[in-house]
Amino acid sequence: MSILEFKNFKNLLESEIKKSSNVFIIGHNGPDFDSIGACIGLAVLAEHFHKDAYIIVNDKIIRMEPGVKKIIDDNRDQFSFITNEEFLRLKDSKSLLITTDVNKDYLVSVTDYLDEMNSIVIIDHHAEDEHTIKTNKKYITNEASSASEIVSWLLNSFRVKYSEDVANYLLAGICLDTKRFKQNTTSKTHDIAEHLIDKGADIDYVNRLFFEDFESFCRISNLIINGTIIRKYSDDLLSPIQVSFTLNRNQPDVIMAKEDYAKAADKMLTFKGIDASIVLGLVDEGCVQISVRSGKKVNSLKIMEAMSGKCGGTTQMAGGTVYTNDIFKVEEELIEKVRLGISSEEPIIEEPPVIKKKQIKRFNNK
Ligand SMILES: [Mn+2]
Repeated sequence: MSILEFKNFKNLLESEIKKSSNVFIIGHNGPDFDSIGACIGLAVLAEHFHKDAYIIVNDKIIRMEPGVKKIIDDNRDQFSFITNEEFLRLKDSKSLLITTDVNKDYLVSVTDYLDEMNSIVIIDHHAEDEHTIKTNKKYITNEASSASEIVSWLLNSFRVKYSEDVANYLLAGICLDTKRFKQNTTSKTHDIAEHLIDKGADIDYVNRLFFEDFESFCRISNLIINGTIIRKYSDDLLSPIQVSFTLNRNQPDVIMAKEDYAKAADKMLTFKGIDASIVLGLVDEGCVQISVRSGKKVNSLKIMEAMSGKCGGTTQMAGGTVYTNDIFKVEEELIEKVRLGISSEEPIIEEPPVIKKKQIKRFNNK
């Protein structure tokens, strides 16, 4: 995305907000720090243009990350968090819906009402596919680490004032999706983080959000220690690539939370020599969740896209669901499909390279 595209989008967003009667903001189901940070940032932006802003969080059924729940509960006076039912009551023919940290129709709680919306804007950093919500008003770029990073750019370039708390939530979003600046960052990510700290973000507060509880640490560590195998692959240039596969091999029918698998995949990628980590397990009867994490040599999304099931994500962080109870079969499929995510940046040379005359002369002289 060029600077021009960003400027054009900025103008479009401003006019869409100004034209609207009110603004609804929604992240993905099962909100994480990035999703909630970006939503809150956008609510600040909508209010900057004197519009009523509502953040839709319809997650009564889905287990919510305690840290995210705390942010929502701490901010009920500052921002309007609403359910799907309230959204249906409040929306009118001039309402604007902004989706952020999400672009797939099945990952938002208002899937059934998207067609009724007068205007939808998408602000996201995940790849698009055939399930991407139909709208031409979108800013989707994988050049940003996170939705929170894009929203921070927007707030800055509109010169919007925001509180220290909001700076914290945006920084938490960036920290989550970059594994605390260990991956997926550009100089722009660091610039914006510096800016958020200037605005009062407290790195200590953000760090504390990422403290894990001991029980969950034990659960995830057991899964990793007892269920991980490491396989060697080669890329086109024959440099070795190691991919870890983790699942509950002793009790494959044990159901765990989606976040546990994601955390296990995150953890596996922190070990030396692991280029990609894959964790799979049941989240429900007949429902296998897959989490893929990778460094630069492997494309997580390509692996997931080759699987038979729903998927989404970015090149370094992808996930999906396959509907079966046979987890070992899913693993077998993944072991094969990993090859599709591995390719060197150099093109494969199929014919012997043509040696130029000059070079031949030089060789002959030797
Ligand atoms: Mn995100």
